[in-house]
Amino acid sequence: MSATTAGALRVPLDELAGRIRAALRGLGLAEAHVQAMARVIAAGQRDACQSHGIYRVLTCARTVRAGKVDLHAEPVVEADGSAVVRVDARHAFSPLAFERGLPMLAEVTRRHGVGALAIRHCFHFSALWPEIEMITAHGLAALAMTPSHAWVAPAGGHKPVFGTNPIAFGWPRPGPTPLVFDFATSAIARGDLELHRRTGTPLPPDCGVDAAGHPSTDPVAVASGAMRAFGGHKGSALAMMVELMAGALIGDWTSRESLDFDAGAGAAPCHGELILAFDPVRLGGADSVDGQRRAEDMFDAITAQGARLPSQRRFEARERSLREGVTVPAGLYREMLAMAGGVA
Ligand code: NDP
Ligand code: PYC
Repeated sequence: MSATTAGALRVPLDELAGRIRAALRGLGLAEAHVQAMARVIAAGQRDACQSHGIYRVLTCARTVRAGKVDLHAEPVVEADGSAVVRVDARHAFSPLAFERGLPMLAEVTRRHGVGALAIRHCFHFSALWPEIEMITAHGLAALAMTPSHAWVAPAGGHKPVFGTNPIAFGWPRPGPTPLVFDFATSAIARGDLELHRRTGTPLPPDCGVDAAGHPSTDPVAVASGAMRAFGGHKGSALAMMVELMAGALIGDWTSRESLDFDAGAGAAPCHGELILAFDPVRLGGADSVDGQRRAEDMFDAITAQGARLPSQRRFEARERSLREGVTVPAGLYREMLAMAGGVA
């Protein structure tokens, strides 16, 4: 571990992952959950996703203290020969449920050309791109979405109805990294709002309103008022779609029900997730190789003009982390070490 700029440390990835696992073990989680959760949290910090890196260990601790998450439940995978795979997470955290469902999702997608993984009854705290990258590693395209807690007002309103409802997409590419985008349908992710609240810094403009419905950049005021969807009515419609597709459609809760269930505990949201996978070989047939080439031509047309592809920043951060160690905020790191009984 070494100091970098003020307030940041650089930690080798293996050491960071070990510290995360130790902190999660300290919460009493079963080892299979520890391993799956640590993989997504370490990946988040490695890729410089501050809202979904080691900060999530604190979210998980709050969730465990709230007493509703099952620390040991083994997910139950159900497949009936169709293109649908269902996983009941049994009120445990979601990463293990995803990992348990993934092999069957890949198999049904190869068999049918498309596949759906419906995860239900999970506590969800993570970014979606780690899951998307695990699917593109099978040579499949993927789309994932999940509700959260009702923090976001519909366009034209000022009372929360939707969650921050991320949508993530992945496209397999030749070479080591796929094309991935992954974003909250809110103007800012709740995790970023919470980081602003921790540091006492204002939000960017247009992220939310206070309890009286007035625009505000105060993270505390917006947390007790409502966040906004990104892009006005368009982001609002996408957020609504996520509630329907990854909530009502798969027989699980919407963000409103998740927040009611939370009852002020401040735990991670509890609901479902929908993940769709597509096999380019089955869908494109003999033209799938040509399709891949034309996709690459399009990516070239983007980057040739100086624009960047989504995830490029993340992949660059990943390379830097692997080369030089992962940059971690010192205060958060010390809090996490303290949870594991370690010293900074
Ligand atoms: P960002 O706004 O940081 O990034 C959104 C996407 O756009 C990323 O793929 C990013 O790539 C890409 N991007 C950003 N700037 C550019 C640019 N100039 N040109 C091209 N692409 C660009 O994401 P959010 O803050 O909205 O979300 C952060 C994370 O929070 C997500 O991973 C999401 O899954 C997670 N989240 C999870 C929730 C849950 O309920 N589990 C709820 C809400 C959010 P890059 O990363 O390379 O910058
Ligand atoms: O950042 O909005 C968010 C979020 C919600 C649940 C996990 N992350």
